[in-house]
Amino acid sequence: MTLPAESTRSQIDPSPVVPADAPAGTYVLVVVSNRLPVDYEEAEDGSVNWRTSPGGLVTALEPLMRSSHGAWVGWPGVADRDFEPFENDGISLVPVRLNEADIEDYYEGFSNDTLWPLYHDVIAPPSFHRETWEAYIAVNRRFAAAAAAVAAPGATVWVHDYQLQLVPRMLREARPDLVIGFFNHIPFPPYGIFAQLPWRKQILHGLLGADVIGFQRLADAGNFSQAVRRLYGYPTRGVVIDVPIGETDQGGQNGESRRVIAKHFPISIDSAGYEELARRPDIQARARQIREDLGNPKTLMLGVDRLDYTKGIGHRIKAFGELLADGRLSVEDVTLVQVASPSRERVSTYMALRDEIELAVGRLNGDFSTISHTAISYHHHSYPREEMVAMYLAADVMLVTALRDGMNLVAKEYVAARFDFDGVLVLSEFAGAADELKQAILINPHDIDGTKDAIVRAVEMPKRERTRRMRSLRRKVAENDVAAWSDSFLRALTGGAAVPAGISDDLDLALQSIAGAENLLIALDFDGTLAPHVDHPEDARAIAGNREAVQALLDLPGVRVALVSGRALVSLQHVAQPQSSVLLTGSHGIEVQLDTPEIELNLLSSELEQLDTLTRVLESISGSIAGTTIERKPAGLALHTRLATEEDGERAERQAREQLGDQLPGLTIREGKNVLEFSVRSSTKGDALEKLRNYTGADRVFYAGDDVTDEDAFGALHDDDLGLKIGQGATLAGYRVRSPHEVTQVLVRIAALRAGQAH
Ligand code: GDG
Repeated sequence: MTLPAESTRSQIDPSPVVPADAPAGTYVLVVVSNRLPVDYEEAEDGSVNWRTSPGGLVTALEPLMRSSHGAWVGWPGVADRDFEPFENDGISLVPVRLNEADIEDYYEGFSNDTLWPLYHDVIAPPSFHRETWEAYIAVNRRFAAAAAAVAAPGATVWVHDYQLQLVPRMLREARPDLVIGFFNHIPFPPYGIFAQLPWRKQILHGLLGADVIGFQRLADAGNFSQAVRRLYGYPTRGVVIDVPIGETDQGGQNGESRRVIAKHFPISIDSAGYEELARRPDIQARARQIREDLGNPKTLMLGVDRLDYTKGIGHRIKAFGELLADGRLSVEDVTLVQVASPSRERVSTYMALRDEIELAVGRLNGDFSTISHTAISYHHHSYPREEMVAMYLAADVMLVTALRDGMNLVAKEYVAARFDFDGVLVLSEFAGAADELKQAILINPHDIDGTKDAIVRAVEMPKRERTRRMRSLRRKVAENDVAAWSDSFLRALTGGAAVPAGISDDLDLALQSIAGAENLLIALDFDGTLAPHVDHPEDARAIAGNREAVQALLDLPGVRVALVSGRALVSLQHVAQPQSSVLLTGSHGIEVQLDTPEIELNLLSSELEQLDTLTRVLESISGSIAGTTIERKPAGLALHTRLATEEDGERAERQAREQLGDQLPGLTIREGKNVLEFSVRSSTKGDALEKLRNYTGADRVFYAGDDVTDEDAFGALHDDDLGLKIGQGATLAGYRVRSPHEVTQVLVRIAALRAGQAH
């Protein structure tokens, strides 16, 4: 069967991923990754042993997997063999079978010879083969089926990495009850590069089956959203993408959409674990031994990478070789230890790379090494983690020169190991880690002269500067360890966990911090946040005590309070009756009233023209079809059909859609029961918050809200701000309380803290 060139279908096999009558599994948390976190060992007597392969991901998820009845689905690393699910170190492992042909086509082929180079800025040319794409679909389907079979009703499934991008959609189609997350460990390329992929739409479609799609860098998430806009035209606002629910999504109807969050969650390491190893006396002794064995060079430089063309090993060797040739470094003083751990050895590009690197190392050593001093000590092996940490401790300068890298954990591991606050990290700006590790010496590895200067600077850096930089780097890595990473991802994904009563200790700490802002903006949703939801919107009132809490905040210097509502401002004023100095935004930011007696609606002249056209079209339709009426809204109009016959109502809506679709294609349309709303401006609470931030000049923002529309505002918060979600449901907010009553407690607490801090 041939697929249409831009087909969105991600399944060649039309049968369901799981049979309709299959019983649901029992695991409430399921992690899916290409490889299981274990290695297979067969003893001489034929007995089988599984050894945990300790990666950051396992360390991060282990406690959670144990406490929450979790399962891990993945390939156990042995081809052509079926293994029953088994338990290892308290984690349930569910093996997925891969045959030799799958490994060749799905893993070495499509994953590592197509997606890997494409996603890494086409540093190596990607190959595009229809057979490997088909293998990719088939294997993704196998992983999806395995996960669907073990997941309990309503379970959370977290899918990892570029090998499994179709799994989220396949899972959603098979099991609409699941909460699905996806994390991409490698970069997501700019549109101009991604667009080369013949199956670009299928990949996006596959990913958009997830509820939350996590990336390493802000730029990766931006590239993804842009690709979705360009190839599907779905509206994206900040981190939120509105994905229409298609006919394949069970329970969906035309016009409905799902919210998908695409956001960066930079991964990290078990930093305490690395520090613990580094503090072990035997490992420190080993570090001294390594230096001694190398002839105690003045400066030991280190590179640790999988032998991969993205890591810039060749660029590093070239820079080092030129420094030796220029006489700026001497082999008597400086040795470079390069660990290049074996990787993807059956892929031809990797074979060629190995030859190229080893030729360069051999040449350089031939040119510069002496009998007593080796320029590059090169190792094509894997080492135990203890040995790696000893090398980190031994190295004065760590070289991370990746040409493109999702994050680069080696950079973070080096920092975590340096509890002595010494050592210099030279870090490529093309590694995700550069977004956080700004106190490293940042380089562009393509610029060989710049890289050489950076290496010399690192070698010569005075102790005081080394300590200052390392202190700041260590703070970053310790604060954002891998546990914080998985917490924040899972919090964004599930959020549905029961919300504890009152103000949690975590929240209180965050309130203490935000209360110290110079200029603080307290921005609050109204319905569901200050006022309980009621049946008739006009009856909504803020709960008792709330007005006093807001007044206490208004009385403090450097604090502004704002209401951010989806209601039209007249309605908001009516129900909230705010104090006159409260700033108001309504209609999701279209209307504002900022210290003025009048409501402002700053429509652009082009928008006013659109509003005219819109009015003309709808008036003419409503004038000719009985029972239809129009209602004027701040930046649009609503066509009501409640009083018309069903047939007339449908006709009116159809005509409106058709005529306006032709004349005003950019119009925002919202569909309600017997009403179609058209608006010339699409605005969100995120836009409202931006306006308020600019107007007040606030350095920090507290935002509280309960609704999905508040997610746009949470998405617009900065790192130092505080988002508070009221109630359950997926959210980008960092904190939660249960009800409007607790919001009042929180406001009282902020006022008290700030008043206290002022003394
Ligand atoms: C992908 C993304 C992203 C290496 N050699 C040995 C060894 N290692 C360990 C390192 C580190 C890990 O392997 C490599 O992680 P990186 O992050 O540096 O790079 P990738 O393998 O390309 O990982 C990357 C990562 O996923 C996580 O999201 O950061 O950007 O490409 O932990 O220490 N460990 C041992 N012996 C070795 O010889 N024990």
